[in-house]
Amino acid sequence: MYAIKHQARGLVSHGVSTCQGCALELAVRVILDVLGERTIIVIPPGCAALFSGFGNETALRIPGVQGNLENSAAIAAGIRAGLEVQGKDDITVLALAGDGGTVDIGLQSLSGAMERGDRILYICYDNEAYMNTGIQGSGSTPYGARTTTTPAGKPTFRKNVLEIAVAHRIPYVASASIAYLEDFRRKIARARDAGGTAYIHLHSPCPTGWGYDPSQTIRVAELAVQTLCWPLYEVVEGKTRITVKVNKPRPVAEYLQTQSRFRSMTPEEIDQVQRTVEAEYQRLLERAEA
Ligand SMILES: Cc1ncc(C[n+]2csc(CCOP(=O)(O)OP(=O)(O)O)c2C)c(N)n1
Ligand code: SF4
Ligand SMILES: [Mg+2]
Repeated sequence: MYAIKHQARGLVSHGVSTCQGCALELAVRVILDVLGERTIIVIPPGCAALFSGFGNETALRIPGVQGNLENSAAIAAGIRAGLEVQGKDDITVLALAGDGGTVDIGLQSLSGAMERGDRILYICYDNEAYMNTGIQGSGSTPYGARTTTTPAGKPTFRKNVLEIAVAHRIPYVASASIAYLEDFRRKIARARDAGGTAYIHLHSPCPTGWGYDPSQTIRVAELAVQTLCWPLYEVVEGKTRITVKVNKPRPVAEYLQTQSRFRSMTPEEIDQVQRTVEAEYQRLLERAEA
């Protein structure tokens, strides 16, 4: 357990307009609690823009820019360049983007920043679809999930952008889960201090788009980790470490059954997911041991 350090100063206002049970809201509070007020935030369109605010109002007490879906990393890199010219090196430049704004539409600009090594912290909150515009499928939507653009269940597996980030040889890459907050907080701090581009990919359950009761957000997130659907690891200077080991994984069906978006999956499709997550976890274990 930990105390929220900045609550008295309130970097995030109370009563933001995310849906009940939204993991993103908890994530924003935790991220800014770790980073503190010496942070500039870049937010593209998406549910995170609920924190940028409307008109003259914002939910955040830090400076920020609302950009486009394509260019969060480029804007963050530009802010960093400006700070460098001014000799200000104690400020964290944070890009907080959804999966659509990261794995699809913003991937090119993210890749450019990672290749240049711009000193930015990029956090993708992954609710596994374009939620803010009506639950359209993204490159991060998992196999079998129903969205408004995949009404019979997504026929392909998700992109693994964590591994795309690793392939750019940046100093810090990590997956994170809202159900493992101490792990998440430690990763945010490490990423902030990485000295180059740092990338965190947060699994961010969405009761509205995934079809579960809002009270179950943490349980759903925890089951994703415990069924190996969302392994928790970090890659520091190329070395992989699993940060939450799952010694006795639960069957993926337990996770899939918690959400109505998977309701049309056949037993054969569920088996295919089971085999895939096991094989991917095994590869991760081997890389970590090597
Ligand atoms: C280039 C472009 N295409 C489409 C849109 C419309 N749009 C605004 S928010 C959004 C959803 C973004 O999804 P994601 O990044 O996953 O964030 P989420 O809404 O899920 O939080 C879309 C498609 C846009 N703003 N720019
Ligand atoms: S649609 Fe999902 S991600 Fe967006 S605010 Fe609602 S619960 Fe959060
Ligand atoms: Mg999304």
